[in-house]
Amino acid sequence: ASEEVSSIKESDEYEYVWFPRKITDLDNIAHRVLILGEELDDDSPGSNDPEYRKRRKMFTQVALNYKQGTPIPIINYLPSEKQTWGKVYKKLSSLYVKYACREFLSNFPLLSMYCNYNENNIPQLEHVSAFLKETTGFTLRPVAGYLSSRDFLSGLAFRVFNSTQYVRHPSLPFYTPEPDCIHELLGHMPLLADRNFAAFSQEIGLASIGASNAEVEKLSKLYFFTVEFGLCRQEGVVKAYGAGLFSSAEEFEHAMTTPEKQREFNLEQIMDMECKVTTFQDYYYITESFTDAVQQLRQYAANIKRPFGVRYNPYTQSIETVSTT
Ligand code: NLE
Ligand code: FE2
Repeated sequence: ASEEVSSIKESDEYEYVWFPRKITDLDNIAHRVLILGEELDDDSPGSNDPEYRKRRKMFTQVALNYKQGTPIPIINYLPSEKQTWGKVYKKLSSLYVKYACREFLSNFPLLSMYCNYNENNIPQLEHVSAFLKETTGFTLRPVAGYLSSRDFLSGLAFRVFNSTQYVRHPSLPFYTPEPDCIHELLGHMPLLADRNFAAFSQEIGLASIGASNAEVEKLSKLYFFTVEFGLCRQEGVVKAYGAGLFSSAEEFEHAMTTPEKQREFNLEQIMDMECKVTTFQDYYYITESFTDAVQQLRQYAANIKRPFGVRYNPYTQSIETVSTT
């Protein structure tokens, strides 16, 4: 037996990694999060504000108790939270008109119409989830904070988007290191309502299933420099489609008005870049379209080594593995 083992070259070995097979398995990853004041110790004003920390604990509980398929609890947002939302909403709205891609601009009014997006109201995840379900089949589940890349991407394989529900600290309205519901609602939701973009998101998710840690890290970089901070060219003009730009007035304005930081999309370069969540990115990458990004992803995903193929079965809401030999 030892001879057999040693004859297997290291690069041929496949180390099995756990992954969710049924949509309800997503309940098993919900507790693996970085939580402010516990695992996530930073010196942001949020961690030093006891009232804010207490409020965040409530959101953590909602997320940890959530069970797949049940309604997402409706939050009674505080006046101070609504004020932060309003301030950010107003400032970003003026930037969207100038810099957002056309898919974002065409979906945003639908969110106002069907999910009550407006300056004075923080939309409820439950309502947005119902809207997305009808448009692209995506649904949301509340999450307490940052998930690992592997866990986050695996949700996308089921067209499930893990979304935070708390509001950023009032002292950080225009740039915050942690994703909050302003980031999710203004940044991610408009594009999750786009068919092509939804398909791209699920495809990255499926590519991550059963992949090695090194490959998952690469996929998460690809996700980061497209879904979070991506730029695209429309009618010859550079526009934004990244959620991290759509939710941060400061970084958005910076990325769009600093052409020397805009680069043509280059997969290899992106794989060597660092994903920055406490400062602006070094570069923002321009793809021609989402289809272009999908193609780049497919090219990369085709080389991921795993002894089976994966596909999503929407009837049973499960991931099926298929033999590739
Ligand atoms: N920096 C973003 C914002 O301020 O909305 C949130 C983090 C996105 C990964
Ligand atoms: Fe995000």
